[in-house]
Amino acid sequence: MSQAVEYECIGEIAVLAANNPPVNALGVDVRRGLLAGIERAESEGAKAVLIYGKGRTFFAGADIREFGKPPLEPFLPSLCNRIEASPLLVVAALHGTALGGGLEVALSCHYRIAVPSAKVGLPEVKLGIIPGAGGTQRLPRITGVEAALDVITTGRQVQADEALELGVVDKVEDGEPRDVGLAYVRELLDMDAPRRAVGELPVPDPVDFDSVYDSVLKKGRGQLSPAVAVRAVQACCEAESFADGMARERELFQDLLVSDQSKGLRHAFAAERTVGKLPELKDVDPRMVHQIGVIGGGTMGAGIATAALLSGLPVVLLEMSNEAAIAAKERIAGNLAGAVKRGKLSTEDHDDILENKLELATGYGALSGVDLVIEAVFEDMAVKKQVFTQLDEVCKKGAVLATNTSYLDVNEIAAMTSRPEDVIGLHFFSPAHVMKLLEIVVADKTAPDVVATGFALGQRLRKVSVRAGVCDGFIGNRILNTYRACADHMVLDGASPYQIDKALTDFGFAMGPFAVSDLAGLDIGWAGRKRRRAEGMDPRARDSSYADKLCEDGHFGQKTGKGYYIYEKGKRGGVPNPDVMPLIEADCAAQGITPRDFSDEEIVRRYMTAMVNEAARVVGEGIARRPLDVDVTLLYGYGFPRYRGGPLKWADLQGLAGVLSDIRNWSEEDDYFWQPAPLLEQLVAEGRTFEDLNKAG
Ligand code: T1G
Repeated sequence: MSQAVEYECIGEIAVLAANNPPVNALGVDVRRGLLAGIERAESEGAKAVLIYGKGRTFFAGADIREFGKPPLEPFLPSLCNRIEASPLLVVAALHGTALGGGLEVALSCHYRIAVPSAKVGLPEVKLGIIPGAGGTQRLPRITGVEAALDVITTGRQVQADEALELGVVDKVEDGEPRDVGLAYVRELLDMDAPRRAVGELPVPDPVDFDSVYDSVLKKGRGQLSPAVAVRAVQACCEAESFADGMARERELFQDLLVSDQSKGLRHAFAAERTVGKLPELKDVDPRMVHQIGVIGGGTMGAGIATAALLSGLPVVLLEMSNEAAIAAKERIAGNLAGAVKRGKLSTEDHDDILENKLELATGYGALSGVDLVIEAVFEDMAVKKQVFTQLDEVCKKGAVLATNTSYLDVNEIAAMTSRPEDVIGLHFFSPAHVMKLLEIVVADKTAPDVVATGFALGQRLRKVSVRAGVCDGFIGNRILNTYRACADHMVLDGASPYQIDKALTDFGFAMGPFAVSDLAGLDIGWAGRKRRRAEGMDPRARDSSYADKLCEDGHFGQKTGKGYYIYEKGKRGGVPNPDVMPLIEADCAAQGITPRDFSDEEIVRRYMTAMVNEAARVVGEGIARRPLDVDVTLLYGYGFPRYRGGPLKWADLQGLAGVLSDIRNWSEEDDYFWQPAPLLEQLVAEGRTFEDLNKAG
C-alpha cells in the first residue's frame, strides 16, 4: 500500500487517510492507494470505509502536474465508479478545499460530512477543462440542474453551510476530520443507513440548455470551458444511462484538455505560483515590517495606504499640508467604505482603522520610526530626488526606502541617498488596493534582504509580485509602450481605433487600447509623447499627432467625458467620438499616408507580435527573470485574457518561427519598429521555446 494513502482498521471501519502534501492532489499513487484500500476493506470484511485527508485539506483535485503526460491507471472516473459500487458503506469527511476530482471522489461516496470551515467546488473551468470524473453527472442528481450549472460554470468555492443546503454534504460537524468522520460512520452503521449511489439517483429536470449555453459563452468572452460544461450537464439529463453521460463528459473533457485555452490557463495557474520563487532569495530573510509610511495621499498614495491598512499594517501618511492630509484621509475612508460594501471589511474594523491605524503627518519627522516607506508623489525626477534626500536624513537605520515610480530610473533615485542598498521600487497599479500586480523593481545596489522584504510585503498585501530590473517602464509599461505604438501605427495606416478595440476585445482583452487610454487619461500618453520628443526621438520612429489634438482641446477621456469615446454620466462604456476620425485622416494626409484596410486577424496578429517581440527583449536583457514573469505581469496588470496564458505562452502556442517570420515580413515596411528581438531569433534558431526558459528557471 503506497504511503500516499494510509490504511487502518478501527473496529469494523476501514480508514483511508490521504497523505500527499501539500494539497493531497489525486496523483497516481493516491489513486492506487484508494483503490487498494477499498479492495482490502472489502476483502477483510469491513462494514464501512472512511476516506479523509491528512494535513491542510481533503483532495484538492487531480494532480495538475500529471496533465499532458501519459495517463496512468487507475483513471479517476473508473476509480470513482469503483468506490460508488463498493458493497460497503463509504463515507468522506471533508476539510480544507475539496475541489475538482476531490469533490468527485466525495460524490462517489455514499455519504459526506464536512467541518464548518470546509469548502467544496468544481473549479475545472478555471483550468480550461470541465469536471472529468463524474462531477457533471453526479452533482446535478443531488442539487438539481440550476445549482449544479452555477457551481460548475463559475468554478466557485462553496462554503460548508451552503453545501449542506444544496445536499452536497449530509452533515456539518466541527472537529478533526478523522474524528467527526469516524463518529458519523458509526452513527450511520447504528441506524443501518443504506448505501446511496449518487449515480443511481433519478435524472434531474432539464432546463433550456441552449439559452444557458449562449449566455455562459457570452459571459466567458471567448473562454470555452464554462459553456462546454453546460453540454456535459445536458448529457446528465438526456443520456440513455449514467454510463453514457459519463462517457459524454469524458469526451468533452478530453477535447478541452488538449486545447490551447486549457494550456494557457494551466500555464497561468503554475506561473502565478512560480513567479514569487526566486533562487537568489532562497534562505534570505526579509526585514521585519510592523509599520509603514506613505508619502503622497493622491489616488496612488491613498490606494497603497488602503492596501496596507486592509492587511493590518499601521500607516503614517505624509502630505505637504493639513488640507492635503485630510483629503487623503477622505480618499482612504472612501476606499475602506467600498471594502465594507463588498463585505471584505466589517464596520468595526473600518472605524478602528481610521481611528487607530492611520496617522496623518505633515512633517518628515513622523517617518523616523517606520520600517518601510513608500513614496507616491508626482512623477517628476527632481521631486523624487528631493523626497529621498529627506528620507535619507530622517528614516531609521535598516528602514526600506521604496519608490512607486512607474517609469523613472530607480538607480538615479537611490543615488540620492547614503544607503542605496535600502532603496527599491514598489510599483503598484491603480487602484492600488484592488489591482493584484506589484512590480518589485530591483536597483543595481538593492540588498537581497530588501528584495525579500518587498516580496514579503507583496504577500502580506495579497499581491502577485513580479521581480523587475531597472529600465524605462520596467516590465509592464515598457511592453505596453510598444504594443500601444503598434496600435497607433495601424491607425495611421488605415485601421480605425474602434475596429482595433473590437478586434482585441473579441480576442479576449477586457478593453481595447483606445478605451484603456480613455480610462487611464489621455494626458498621461500626451505627457509621455512630449517627454520622448523632448528627449529626441530616432528620426525613423513613427509619430502621430491626432491624439495630441484631442488633448489640446481638453479631452482626456473618461475624466473629461470625452476622448476616443464620448461618455454619458451613469452609462457604462462610451460611444465613438465623431471628432476622432477627421483628426486621424488629417494626420495621415499630413504624413502622406494612403490608408488601407485591415482585417481583425491582422490587427490582433500585429498587436500581439509587437507585444511578444518587446517582451522577448525584456527577458533577453534580464529585466524580467523568466518569460513567465512577463506573462504574469500582463495577466495581472494589463487585462491580458487569462485563457491565452500571457503573451509569451501565446507565442509558444502560435509557434515562434511564425511569429519571427511575421516580424521579418513587416520589417520590410518599417525596419525600425519591427526589429526582431535577439532572444526570439536565438530560440527559433535553436528550436526552443519560452517554456524551455521557464523550465530552466
Ligand atoms: N495538483 C497539483 N498541485 C497542486 C494542486 C493540484 N490540483 N493544487 C495546488 N497544488 C500545489 C500548488 O501548485 C502549490 O505548489 C501548492 O499546492 C499550494 O497551492 C478529473 C481533472 C487548493 C485552493 O483546480 O485552487 O480535478 O507552489 O499555493 O493558496 O475533474 O491551490 O507550493 O510548489 O495555491 O492555499 C481541480 C487547484 C484540478 C484546485 C490551495 N482542482 N488548486 O490554495 O495554496 S482538475 C483545482 C487551488 C481536476 C478532475 C479534474 C489552490 C488551493 P507549490 P497554493 P493556496
